[in-house]
Amino acid sequence: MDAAGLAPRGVERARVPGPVTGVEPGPGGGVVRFARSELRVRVTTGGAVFWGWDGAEPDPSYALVSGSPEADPRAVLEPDKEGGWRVVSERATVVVSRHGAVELRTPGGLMLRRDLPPRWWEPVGGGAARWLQRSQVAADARFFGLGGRAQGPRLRTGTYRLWNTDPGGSFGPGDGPLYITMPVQLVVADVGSHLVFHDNTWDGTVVVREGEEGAGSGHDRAGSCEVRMDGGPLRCWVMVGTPARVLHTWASLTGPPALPPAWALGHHHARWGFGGEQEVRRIVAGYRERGLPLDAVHLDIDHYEEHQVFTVDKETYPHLPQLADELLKDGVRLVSIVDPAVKAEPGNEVYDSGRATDAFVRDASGRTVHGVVWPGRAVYPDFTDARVRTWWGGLYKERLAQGFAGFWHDMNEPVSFAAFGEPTLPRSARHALEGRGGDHREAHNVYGLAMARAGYEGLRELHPQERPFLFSRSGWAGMQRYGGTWSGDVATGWPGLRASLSLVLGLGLCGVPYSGPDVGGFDGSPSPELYLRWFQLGSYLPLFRTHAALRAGRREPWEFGPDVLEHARVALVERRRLLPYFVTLAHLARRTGTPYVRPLWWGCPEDRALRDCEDAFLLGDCLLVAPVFEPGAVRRTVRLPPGRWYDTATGQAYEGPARVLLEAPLSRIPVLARAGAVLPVRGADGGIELEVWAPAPGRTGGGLVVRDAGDGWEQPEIERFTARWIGGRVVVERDGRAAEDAGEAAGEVGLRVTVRGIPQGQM
Ligand code: NBV
Repeated sequence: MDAAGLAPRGVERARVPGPVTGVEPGPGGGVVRFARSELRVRVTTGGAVFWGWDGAEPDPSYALVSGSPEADPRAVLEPDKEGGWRVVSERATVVVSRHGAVELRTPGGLMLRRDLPPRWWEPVGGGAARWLQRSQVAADARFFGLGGRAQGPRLRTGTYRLWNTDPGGSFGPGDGPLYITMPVQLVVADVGSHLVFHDNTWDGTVVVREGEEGAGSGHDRAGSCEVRMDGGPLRCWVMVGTPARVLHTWASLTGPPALPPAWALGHHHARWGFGGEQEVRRIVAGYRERGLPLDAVHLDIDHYEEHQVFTVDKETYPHLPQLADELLKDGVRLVSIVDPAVKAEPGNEVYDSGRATDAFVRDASGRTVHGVVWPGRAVYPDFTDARVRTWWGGLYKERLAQGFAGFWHDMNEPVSFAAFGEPTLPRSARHALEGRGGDHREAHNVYGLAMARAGYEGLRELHPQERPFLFSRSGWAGMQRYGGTWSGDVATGWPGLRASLSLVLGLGLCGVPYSGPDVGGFDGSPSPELYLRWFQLGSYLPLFRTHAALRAGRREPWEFGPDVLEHARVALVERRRLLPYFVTLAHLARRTGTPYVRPLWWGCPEDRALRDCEDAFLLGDCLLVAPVFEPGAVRRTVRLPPGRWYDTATGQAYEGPARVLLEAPLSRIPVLARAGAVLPVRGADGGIELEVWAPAPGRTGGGLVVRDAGDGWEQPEIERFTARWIGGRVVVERDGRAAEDAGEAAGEVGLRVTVRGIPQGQM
């Protein structure tokens, strides 16, 4: 198909911008003209800076939530030295040299990034130009992002492809690209942090070279990065500031993360191949009888009739809506997998209605493109067409009627087993691309994103009073608007355990805060110890889900012996106790773009040792979690950020920055609380209480609380609490009012307060 549908590139002509020839001031900057190209620079009111070559504008874009923010009228194009031009703004300065190098500088003039003049290769006979953009960063800079990467979160020297891919088996730390790639880099260096987003959906590669600082009399070698794209516009957005500010600007540009319902912040149990309603009941009863909290059960493709999406196998699931009702009485929701490919068989309702809508992807000659997936010979909805999204969104009505409360989009890279070479659609396949028209080279990476949009918008329409809950295996920049993701088919093994944290951290830094791994790994059977360590890590990640493949070993917490069961119970109970904290983090992620799970350097990116620390993370502002990644380990070292930290199990205080050795018996992984932290937890009666960790002497602390306001759209207030020492006691105040003594029932604070971390004798 590609041979017939895609013209060969043939002879290509190389091009660079050439010397500057003039400028045209415009809103937020203007256009700098070169002999063979032009560059538009636009500073926008939110602080993000856009630049685009060859006439590229911010729109159209799949990433931006509502087009380009307004230009900042204060930013103007002015002459720089040696014939160059610059745009000075509040947060960054952009300097354009007379040959088209572009420098991004801090307001103080320090260099954050230098893009060399780009290079293009244009087919002489017409067609998409390929391009290459080489950039330099400081020698000490570290790269993060590029989507969900098993190798990360720190992206070391190497080549990273931008092409969403199902690796076709379970993956480990050496594998990539995976299901979600995106041209988003967060670069952290002593001089400052910045995020750069090359807004281009085509197939590309990023070659990262970390720099090296000169030792002794040696010189520094700058870090570098090359972005190559097979077509599409050369345009980017950059954001400068602290990591928190940068992620906030990124979320304003690409959309606030969808807020999961509170139940989705609990524990989920999935499996490919439950086999039927009875087994689902048995598992739910297994949790209930053992007193283990459970919030959702996920049904995989085996509950479909002949693997056809939006159907139910009546033999194994004869009474699905009743089952859903029954489970709901126990507080357990049902989540359904949704695959995009539709069985190509007349008589299949989804196929027939899709044909009537002209919903399926066609090739260049107008014939429908077929692939092979679980239902057999299948066709693919073109989600880049608004009409098709509306049709698809309406199909969730059937799912809602079956009683499903959430949705799990799979196989949407998209996958076809039958393809030669890459297991996806042919590159020549045609897509609507919102009416502009184009082929799969441009649409591939946004297929999952556009499917998520279809599902999200459909659910909003069908159930306007409830926030949709969905998460998607594939996606792209901006996918957080519609929901989260999970880490795909991670290989069962200790390296897979490490990769699962890397994905969550990296995605969070790309603006996708809600994700988590298949606890226990997707394939095979984890040892009891590995299962337990995975369970303990998963219990501190936003999506906490046990899941496994069709013929893999069991994943219920009671299947690994009595010790594992008891330790898993502790993790589940603690997760439930922390639910108000997770709800707060979800709201804060929505309002600020800050991920729940953050690298240790989040608050002090200037600390080089922390930048290289990949085996622990911050959960919100209050907690530091140090999972165990080694078999047999019962203690581990943890690098602490500055300040006082308490081991939450022993109460022992440590002063950071430091490297400390902590006990990590099988019963728990180390979790530290920041001195001064005020965190909302669930009390024995189900209500919210405050857990306060004593500030270091002479210091104050505090925390934010956002209470769950149900599954609708109400926006609860952010409540602020401070903690301080007054007369030898820790006192908690709400929004500067109402003091409350330590360790006693609430007075005017309105909540029960427990203070921890006070040495004996001082209470
Ligand atoms: O639907 C079956 C699986 C699913 O369990 C898994 O979570 C997805 O990542 N799905 C992939 C398709 C089969 C993979 C071998």
